Amino acid sequence: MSKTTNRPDEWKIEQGLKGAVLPVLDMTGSETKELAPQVFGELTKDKEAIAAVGDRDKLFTRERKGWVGFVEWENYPEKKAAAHKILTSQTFPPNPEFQLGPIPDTNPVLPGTHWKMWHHAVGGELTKIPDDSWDLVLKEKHPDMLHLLQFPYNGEPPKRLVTAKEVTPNPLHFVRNHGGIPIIDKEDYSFTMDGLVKEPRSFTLDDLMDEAKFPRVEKTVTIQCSGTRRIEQILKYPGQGDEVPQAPWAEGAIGTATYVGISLKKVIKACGGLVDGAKHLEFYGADTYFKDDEVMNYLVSVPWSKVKANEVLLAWEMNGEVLPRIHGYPLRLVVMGYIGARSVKWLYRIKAIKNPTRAPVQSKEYLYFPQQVGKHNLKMTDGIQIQEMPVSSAIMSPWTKQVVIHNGKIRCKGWAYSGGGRWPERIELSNDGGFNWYTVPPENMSKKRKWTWRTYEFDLPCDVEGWVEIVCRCWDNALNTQPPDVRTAWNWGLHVTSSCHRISVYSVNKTKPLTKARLDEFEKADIPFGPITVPLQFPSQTWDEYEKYWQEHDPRDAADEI
Ligand SMILES: Nc1nc2c(c(=O)[nH]1)N[C@H]1C(S)=C(S)[C@@H](COP(=O)(O)O)O[C@H]1N2
Ligand SMILES: [Mo]
Repeated sequence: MSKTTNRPDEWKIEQGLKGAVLPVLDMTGSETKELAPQVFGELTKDKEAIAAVGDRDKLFTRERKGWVGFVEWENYPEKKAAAHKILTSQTFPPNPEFQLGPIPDTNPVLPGTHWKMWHHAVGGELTKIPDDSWDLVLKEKHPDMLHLLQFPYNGEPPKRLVTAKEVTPNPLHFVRNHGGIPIIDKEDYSFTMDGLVKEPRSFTLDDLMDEAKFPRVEKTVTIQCSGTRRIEQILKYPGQGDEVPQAPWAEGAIGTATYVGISLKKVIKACGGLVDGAKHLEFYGADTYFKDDEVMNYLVSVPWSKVKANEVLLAWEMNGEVLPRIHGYPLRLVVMGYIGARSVKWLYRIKAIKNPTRAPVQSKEYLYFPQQVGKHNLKMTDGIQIQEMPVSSAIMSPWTKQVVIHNGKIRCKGWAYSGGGRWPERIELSNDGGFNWYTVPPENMSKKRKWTWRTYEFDLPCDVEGWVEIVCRCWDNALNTQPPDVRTAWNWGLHVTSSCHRISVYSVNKTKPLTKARLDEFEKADIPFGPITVPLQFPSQTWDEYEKYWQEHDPRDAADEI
């Protein structure tokens, strides 16, 4: 026998459990060829080229007194070019592959290796940001947060805490960052309003808090990231991404808080209004974002019509507390009913412009592609710019693969939300994969509000035993509902997982006399019931019972009568 040519992990590879190392098959010729996947060579660094860029501490220095971690990029093309030179004069290790392989068992789940390295490579004011940001996570967030990405920080509460309260406590509100957290002193804070406004000027927090000029607004608003429930798409098919777009969000990238601030419309009015032709407002965040070896501030825009409707707030208070640093202190935007990406944190500038911003967060990301467009033919313009989230919902309890012992009803909990100022009107649950639906009574749903989710609790009738598929769906007030399963709305950017949420639980119905007797046996023998896969430790039928059955029934095989 000759030696095997198989790899030790051959079986795994053949079963698609290690997709990243699978060769691509080229079937364009008469013979099928195997094309090896990319391999990453030695890391390189052109030290001379980097040194020639100049003193990084001077080039990328703190922009303003009292603004730790803030570098202004947008007004300085030469600064951007210097950072680009540094980033392109070296190579970085590949991203950890988890979409085509196992997700680490750690918390933080993913470290954000690239992002830390990029910050350190550019240096200057960015050097300390990864460490400072993590310190703030530990200070401001709940100890039970699930840290999907350590840096830039992306974290969500565990399922049991997502809907524990109708208004999310600040330490448990999810966080989605594209960069580090700037540490800004309130005393040194102001933002500028410029571009196509009649009288450009800047505002301090005291200016905004002057109630004689700006009426105070208090609003309870749900912010949802368009990556919510992305893990369901990842587990179906891998898609686009480096570590940030890929953050494997579950159902917790959504949170509800009561914000206090003022309507942005009034601030524009205080600048004499817009100049003719201005149709959009561009918002600048003080954090630094990296995209394709370029550095920039976090920029997005929102149409004027949205601002004019008083649906865009400048907020400094969250749930009765000063806005936490991780959520944008001293001042953030809250755009009601739009994806979270538009609610800019650490706001330092607003610019009135003619067209939607061309900044990458708006033009290259948060795009909803058609299913047949993926890696090789993807054009930015193929994607719908995600703005209002469609209606969606989720089951927070029980969890998929869980065994549930019940008295004919399975206790379910979760949330439902719809973007654009629509609200959950009806929530339904199915125990049979979505054929038959039970309506959650309105009294089991939290308060109906224009800009928030509704949490729910419901005892779902379930007679049958064994694996059952529990499904949740919501109808909003415009009678929109959710696609039936994740495959129907899978997309390359892994955004907007709004399909019906499906979980499989193993139903054990104690109202059935046999089941009750069996569970009593487990209890008497002091044997835990789970896991479900372990063989029964005592017989479920005696040999006497077995013999009796065959005496009373036809034999196994039909008689072959001649
Ligand atoms: N300056 C800045 N603002 C930002 C982001 C960011 O990375 N930088 N992330 C956005 C995204 S994608 C979301 S979903 C929300 C999340 O808000 P939260 O972290 O307060 O929950 O913030 C938005 N505002
Ligand atoms: Mo987001």
